Amino acid sequence: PGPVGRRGYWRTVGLTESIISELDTDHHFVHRSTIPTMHFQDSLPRLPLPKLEDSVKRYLAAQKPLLDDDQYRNTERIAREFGKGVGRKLHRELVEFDKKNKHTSYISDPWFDMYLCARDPVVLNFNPFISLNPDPKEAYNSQVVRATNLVVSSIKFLNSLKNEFLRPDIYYVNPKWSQSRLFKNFIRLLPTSVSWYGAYMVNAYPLDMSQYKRLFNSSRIPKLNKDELFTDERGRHLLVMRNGHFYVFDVLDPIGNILHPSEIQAQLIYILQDADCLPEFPLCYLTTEDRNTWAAVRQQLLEAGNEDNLQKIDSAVFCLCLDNISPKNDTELSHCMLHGHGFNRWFDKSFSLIITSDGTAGVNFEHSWGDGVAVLRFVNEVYRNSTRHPAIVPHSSPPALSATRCERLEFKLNDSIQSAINAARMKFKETNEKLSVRMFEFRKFGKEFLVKQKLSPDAVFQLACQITAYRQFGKIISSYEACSTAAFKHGRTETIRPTSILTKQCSHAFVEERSKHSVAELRNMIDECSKYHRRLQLEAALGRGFDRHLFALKHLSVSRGDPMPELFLDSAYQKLNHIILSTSTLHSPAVHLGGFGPVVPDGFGIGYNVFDTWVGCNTTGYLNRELQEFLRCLEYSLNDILDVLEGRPLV
Ligand code: BUJ
Repeated sequence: PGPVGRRGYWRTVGLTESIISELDTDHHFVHRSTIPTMHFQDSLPRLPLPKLEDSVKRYLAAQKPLLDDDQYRNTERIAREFGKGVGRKLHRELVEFDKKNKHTSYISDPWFDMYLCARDPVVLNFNPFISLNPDPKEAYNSQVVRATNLVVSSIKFLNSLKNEFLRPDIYYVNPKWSQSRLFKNFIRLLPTSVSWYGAYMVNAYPLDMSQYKRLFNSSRIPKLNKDELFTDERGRHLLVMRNGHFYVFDVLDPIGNILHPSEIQAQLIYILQDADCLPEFPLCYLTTEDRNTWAAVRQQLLEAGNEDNLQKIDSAVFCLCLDNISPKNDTELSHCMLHGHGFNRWFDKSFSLIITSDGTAGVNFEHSWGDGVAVLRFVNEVYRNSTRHPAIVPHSSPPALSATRCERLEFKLNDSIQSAINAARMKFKETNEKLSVRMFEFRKFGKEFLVKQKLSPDAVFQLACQITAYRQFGKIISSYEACSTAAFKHGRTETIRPTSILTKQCSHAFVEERSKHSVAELRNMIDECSKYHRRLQLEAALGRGFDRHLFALKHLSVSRGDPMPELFLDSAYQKLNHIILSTSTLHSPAVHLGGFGPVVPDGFGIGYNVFDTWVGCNTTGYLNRELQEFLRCLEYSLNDILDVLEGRPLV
């Protein structure tokens, strides 16, 4: 029965309204928030545009450790001239533009452009992954049971979002407020134009929720020179990939009822049986191509009569990949989640839920539409919901199959498309073979110890990376830590530059002057690095970095067709943006692993977390030996830091 009929029936059997409401929530939503999902959007603060002098100052502070004195003087001159001349003009224009576009942020469009104009393949270069912990109840981890439960929870998330039942993301400085009914009821009554201020009064900070609109029913469409984002909220079907074959079936009815979980289970079992071998020309490889090549082949696909099928892929609620792989360890798991065999992923989909043969689950997501915060929230909710309120139990038998519900998409492929698929397959294989993935664990300390030492755990990890790189390469190298600016309307991310004069001095002392400094002096250096890193982190989260500001100025200059300002041609600017250490962290009880590829051929992608009692990271790189050496040196650096923190001199 539909929601009305179902509720009516429950009434006739004598259930109270509150029980009916609970039952309804359980069946169709992850929860029903008191505060509507988008309640804060109208009153979110705007991403501040830093003063140009501040950005120049911060830029130079980030450049200083990377340059020798002569190079620095030159870069300083160029930056100061920029600040007084062409930069100032561009900045004024950007301020004007920002004033006229109060509905968004100054970085939103340039950042979409950055992603959508990039021509490199999305796989490895952009799409990250987040893998989930197993269901704590062992028997729920079989492939079909896990897939069914996660699909149902994902659709409940979608329903919650569409009905504004999903709790808004709020960062509570004092988490007690997150439990307060009084607070929520008070906030709910505030008009949306001032609701943000209500939360602010108790030191709670609502986050931007605009990205969630592209979480479902969305796809990136390859186009010549600039891709497009496509969303069709009317889509009610799920896309399922198995052995390179495409299947779709409706998981929602027109009024939002979720297909009965045992029906979903039956469809998945049917698909597993039906897709027994690989197609001769697995179409998915095309989504691993560079974007212009893919755009041209997509056009051919359309012309060859595949429009309906492509439309079904693009508008599907999301993509479920039922993989034929059982990863033996975390390295294999990372390879599987980051790129897999290529034939069983549609990398353009806003996200794909991947379930391996042994029931391990993960999400690979296209990055242009949104950032880690939105995807992590989705992962957290579906993990929690699927483990606490599983839709099916193990060994439950699905109903007799109604195979008609499920459609297998057959494509018309001419010779030219077939050879494009073959070419994509070869390129994909070649690139993936070069990528190394390595896990790292350091078990001697973690967050608890560092907090007792009055140090920022994140700063200590970043400092360890700096010392490591200095030991390995004998110089300071450009580094990047991603930081969300979702506290602002249409905020995306800002860069934290973990390299500073302080980390340079400290690295130098730890590597080159091990016996020159007393333990107290070394300890003091660590303290100073930690304090400075905290400041950079706070500044970035408040939109007071320099990277996005300079990026937006450059974008403006390019879009006006102006000659490129000298600042952006400076080899030091290029070097600062050739990111060798690309890092990102997240923490959640739902997450087992996460990772992403390096952003330059000679760089490393480092997903890390400082856990309560240990430090872990998942690293990727095309230079296998260097990556291995990096992790060997990282262990050395962390041991050194521990020695100093425990009062032992470096030996
Ligand atoms: O900076 C940005 O604008 C977005 C960044 C881009 N980049 C990845 C290149 C830094 N995107 C993100 O930061 C999203 C990344 C999402 C994955 C994060 C992985 C974190 C892994 C944590 C767990 C590691 C535990 C290892 C245990 C052995």
